[in-house]
Amino acid sequence: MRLYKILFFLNLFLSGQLLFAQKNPIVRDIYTADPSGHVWADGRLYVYPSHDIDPPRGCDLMDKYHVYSTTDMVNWTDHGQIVEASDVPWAQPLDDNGKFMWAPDCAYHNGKYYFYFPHPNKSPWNSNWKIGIAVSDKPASGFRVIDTTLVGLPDSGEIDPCIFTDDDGQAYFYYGGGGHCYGAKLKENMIELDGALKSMTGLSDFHEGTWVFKRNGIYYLTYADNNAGGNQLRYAMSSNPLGPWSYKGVYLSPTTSDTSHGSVVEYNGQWWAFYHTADLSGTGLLRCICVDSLFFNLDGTIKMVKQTKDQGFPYNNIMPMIPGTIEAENYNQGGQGIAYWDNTNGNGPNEYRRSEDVDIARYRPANMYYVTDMSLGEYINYTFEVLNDDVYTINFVIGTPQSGQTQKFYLEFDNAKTSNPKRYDVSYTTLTSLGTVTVPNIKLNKGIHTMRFMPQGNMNFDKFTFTGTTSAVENVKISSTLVSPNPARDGIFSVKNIQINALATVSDVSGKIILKKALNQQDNTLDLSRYARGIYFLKLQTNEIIYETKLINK
Ligand code: FUB
Repeated sequence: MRLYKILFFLNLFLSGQLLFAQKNPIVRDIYTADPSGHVWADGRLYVYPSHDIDPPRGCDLMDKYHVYSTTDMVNWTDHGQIVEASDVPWAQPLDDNGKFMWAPDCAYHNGKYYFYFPHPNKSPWNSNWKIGIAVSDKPASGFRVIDTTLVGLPDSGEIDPCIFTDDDGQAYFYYGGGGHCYGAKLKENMIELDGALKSMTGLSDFHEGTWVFKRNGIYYLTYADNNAGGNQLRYAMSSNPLGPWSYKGVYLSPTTSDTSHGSVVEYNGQWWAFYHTADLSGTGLLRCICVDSLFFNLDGTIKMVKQTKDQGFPYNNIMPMIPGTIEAENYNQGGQGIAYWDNTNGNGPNEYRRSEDVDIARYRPANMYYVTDMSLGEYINYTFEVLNDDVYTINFVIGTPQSGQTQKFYLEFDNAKTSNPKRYDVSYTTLTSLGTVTVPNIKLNKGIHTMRFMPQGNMNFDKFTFTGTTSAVENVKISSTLVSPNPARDGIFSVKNIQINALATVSDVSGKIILKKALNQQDNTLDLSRYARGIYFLKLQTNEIIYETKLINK
């Protein structure tokens, strides 16, 4: 057992906290749904979900909200129960004794945390929803339900409260259900609407599950639709927190649950999509919360979220682009059993990603990191974004260190199992001249995919390159005049003629990405002044074309 694992279990023992290795679903000991994610001033990301109780009875037995938090998206702390139906002073017995503690949200204002939850206060439950509020001075404990419900709302069928706080500190309240979505400002006291509810216009096929967030000055409203094959998550954008909204599309396909409900939050520079599935129970009424990376296009629209289930997410959350090259050592993050399986047969500490199990060594003469010491039963996952529908050829730079032997690997895409997958032969080569194994005819559609690499024996694996049959050649242009000055003595490069937004990715000679930046006409500089002198590689991605060039940092 490696040292970090011992420390992990020691920490678990000493802190007495329940930690979950990240694996979608992220909570596995109770059923949870409707996750609302928030980052508070203590630097933790908190999630406030609802709680499905087993055995399910419609959605009516939901009760006993728990709170979860993380600092690394990998280990989750269950802070325990914060509020239950029997704490609600204005609740009345309902005809069918349901608990009906549905999708909640939480807000912070002036030193206090406000937990909002929908609950019907009389029968029939489906037309008498109120929004209850519990208040605490801590984010995950000490909540007390106040005597009044949110002031200014009618008795109605509207559920799923959402509170968005703008940069100026003004809080907004949203809720909705059954085709209607409303919003209004909240007063300073956070328990009263400041003005009449306004209908949120411009949404398409709104059902429930409102969530509002802001990015680069633009407001986003996300929600679940009525899609018959399982609800999807859709979104709209606006320059105003109360709309009118401009509908943009679907960002999460149906999950294994027939309902859908999500939230979107930025944490440590990466955006995340929370949602729920029924993967744990197999029944849509006993749900489980999940999280995956969320990415934006250069125009601010949202890319479809890949539901990774147990496959992990891109290393350092930098999504590799295909056509292109992925270094073997930049396999997914997420740990053993999720992003990879390693039989821990290495001969010493890794030279890169030191705390992880996958064996990585460095071949110094070529300044090359490579994955090594592989054995039967292992796998490594790579998630990437394919820019064009195409039939791809993948060239693996790889060799087995066992003289006179041939080893094999096979591949799996997007968890699709086949009973007799094609195996590819890997011959003996030294590290100085690793061989190339070509895998043709891989049909991939535009979007995010995960490839699982499965060795059948020991190999040294450096990298792999996807080349498209039709699109790659005209889509990648090598341009030596793209940047000036080049060489740059002060490490500051300007990218010429940027007409529209473009995404710049700079890697060092080992293939490690050191900088990722969106460039536009106002800001077209790349600052490498704090990096060592030498050669770097720039990939500039516009909507249609990828430009590549060398950068010389003098
Ligand atoms: O969880 C109960 C209800 O189902 C929520 O309030 C809706 O958003 C849907 O997820």
